[in-house]
Amino acid sequence: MSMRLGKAMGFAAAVGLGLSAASVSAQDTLEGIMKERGLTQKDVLAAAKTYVPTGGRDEFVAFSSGGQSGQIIVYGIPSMRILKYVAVFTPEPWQGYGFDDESKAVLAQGRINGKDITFGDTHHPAISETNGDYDGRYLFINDKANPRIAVIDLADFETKQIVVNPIMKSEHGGAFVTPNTDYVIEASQYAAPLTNEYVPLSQFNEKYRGAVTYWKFDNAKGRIDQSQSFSIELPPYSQDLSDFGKGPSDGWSFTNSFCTERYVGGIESGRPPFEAGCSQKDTDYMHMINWKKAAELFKAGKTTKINGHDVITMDTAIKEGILFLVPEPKSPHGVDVTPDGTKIIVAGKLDTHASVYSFEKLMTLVKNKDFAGKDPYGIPILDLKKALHLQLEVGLGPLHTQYDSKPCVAYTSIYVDSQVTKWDYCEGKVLDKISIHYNIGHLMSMEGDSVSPDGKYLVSLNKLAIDRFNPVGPLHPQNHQLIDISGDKMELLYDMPLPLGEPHYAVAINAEKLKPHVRYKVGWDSRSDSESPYKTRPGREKIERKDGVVHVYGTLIRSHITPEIVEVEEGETVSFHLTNLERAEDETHGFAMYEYNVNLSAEPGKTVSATFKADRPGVFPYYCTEFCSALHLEMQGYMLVRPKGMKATEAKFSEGQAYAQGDYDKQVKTNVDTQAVIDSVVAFITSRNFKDFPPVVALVEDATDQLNFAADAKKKSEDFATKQDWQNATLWAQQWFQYQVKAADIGLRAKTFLEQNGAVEVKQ
Ligand code: K7E
Ligand code: CUA
Repeated sequence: MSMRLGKAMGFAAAVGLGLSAASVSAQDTLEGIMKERGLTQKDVLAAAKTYVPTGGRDEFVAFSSGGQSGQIIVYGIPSMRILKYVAVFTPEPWQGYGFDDESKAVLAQGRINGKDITFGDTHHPAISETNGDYDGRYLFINDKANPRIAVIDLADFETKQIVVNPIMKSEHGGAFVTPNTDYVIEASQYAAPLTNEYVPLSQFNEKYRGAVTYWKFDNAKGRIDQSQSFSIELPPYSQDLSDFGKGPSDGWSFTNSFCTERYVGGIESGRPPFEAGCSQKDTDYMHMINWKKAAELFKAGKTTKINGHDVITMDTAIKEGILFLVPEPKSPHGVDVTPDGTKIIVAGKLDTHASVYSFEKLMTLVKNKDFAGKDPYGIPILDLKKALHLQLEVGLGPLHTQYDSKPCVAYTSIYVDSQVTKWDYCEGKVLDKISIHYNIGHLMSMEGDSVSPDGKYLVSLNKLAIDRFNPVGPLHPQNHQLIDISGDKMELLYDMPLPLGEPHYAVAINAEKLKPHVRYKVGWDSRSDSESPYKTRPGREKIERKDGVVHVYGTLIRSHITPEIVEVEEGETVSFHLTNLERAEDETHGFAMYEYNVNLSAEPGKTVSATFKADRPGVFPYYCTEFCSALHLEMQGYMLVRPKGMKATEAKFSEGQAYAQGDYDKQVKTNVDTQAVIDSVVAFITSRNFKDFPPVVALVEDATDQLNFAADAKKKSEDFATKQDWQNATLWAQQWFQYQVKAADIGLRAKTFLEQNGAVEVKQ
């Protein structure tokens, strides 16, 4: 053995073996990884409980408010992987929301007194219910800053409607739904005149008002029917969270309040601030409203019109016996009806107790007119002690309560103590406490607002993250902490940073209840949920001048935009209408153009429009923004704006390359070889039980489409070849090849899927 070789071997042994020993312990064994990363057994258990392997799905899907981002954040549980941001009150470019004409029309529904509002302070999402159980059809969310409610259809996770509250100037207690989603509730927060006029604060007690609105939801249409919606006038207390009764309490709604002191502030003139003036009394009031009877009063016309909206006045509500006040200690926040509807839990921010009210006791007091007094507006007040089932010390600053699948078990968020308290609300016992980081607001159990909560997990929606994540500047992400509640002791599993607004509340549904579409019917206007008048079929693309507007009826399909060249005259209004012709899953095309703030997203089947004035002569390239195929970069075009008065010249194209017969023959040979590969893939797929695999069936459909396009291009190229037009013959032969490549790509994906998922051979 030569010296050199011996040295080399020694080197290999020293370094190589050493390395491989290290790599076995550090990368290939659980113990090694735990040691290297400093993980405890508890950490590894938590990881195993939350990890979803590649390709796997989460058991629950959560919809979190995006706070002042005006959006909704969708994530999976237990993996806490973010799946989507649903644009609601705020323009969102990726989805084209607020950029295409169709979604601009939705945002325009949310205008207030002629003003565009391009954000929302979203707080409480609510999932539609059937018989008190989440049904996965619709989602609602409120806007605190500009009282509005949005309707999101979970068939495509898109915002369909925004309704503006006609009388409120601020709100908070929404959105919550009745057990069959007949109504969506919205309660005001900061009192203001219900009209839009100026009223000095000296008339606060007389002219400022709160209110609660019952929005009628038309379940067949999937839209709120404003003409069938009504409100009830309330005192100028700061109304807060609301909830609907269920089971025995169905027909009633409950709305908290704080600042029943009716303090109006004035720190600038030396008066104590709101925070002092609004927390003087030991109790505030829960409003208890018989909404079913209120709906009858509305139908009977016992309302007053304010800003064109039907309002049941306080006097009518008192006279008809549909409105009562129940004292609640002190500066309360959350009000949560138990899954069985027999109890209502309220927690006061400045109290250490959770108060459990008995609905039966409340009804007895109402029936016997056993009132403890009246408020300054004449509303009957029930006796706190007589209405209580029990009170329990749960911690300092209790806010919100959620329910477990186990009977009588509740979880209350404890803001000041930064804890979650698990307790028994039937017996009044604390069962467990867990610390969170830091300052919890809402909390969410799986299907926790329904009549049958699923338990299993709890998410703590924390107000502060402080030191939990890598620092990213003074503005920290929010922190959603996942807690395992399947056992007796709560176990903290995971911290998820959420870098979008302050998510106040979230709701989670069993993922199996969600069955969203993968594509639209071709030519669909997803915002109005109807066929678009601008739907364009392949081969029917056209440019039409009508009523002073240049309408471009275009299509998008891998990988070209038709038309590719659009010429208009300076000063013309241009309206692009683009239909995505794809049937394939996840083949979205985008459309962006220079200078005109044009940015569209067309999911398979969708038709979207962008209208603007071509106000200066120039050249404006446009292109697809989604990397949709190997030739995505070539998915491009030009809008040319001629100076005013200039005549349209016939387009003369200067091309980069002139082709001869040799080029044509070469391309055709490539295509014939490619076809052989495709045929072998097709043979593989059709020899297997591919029809048992829906994703493969969809891929096969897509590949078949591409092969039909290929056949069409092949025919065109052959026609040009007969005419010896080698330029066009070669270009079409290249296009034929492009379709083949797409078909082959899709076919290979299908083949891989079949191989990985145990497809078996079948007899032909
Ligand atoms: Cu922040 Cu429900 Cu609006 Cu409590 S709310 S925390
Ligand atoms: Cu379509 Cu890129």
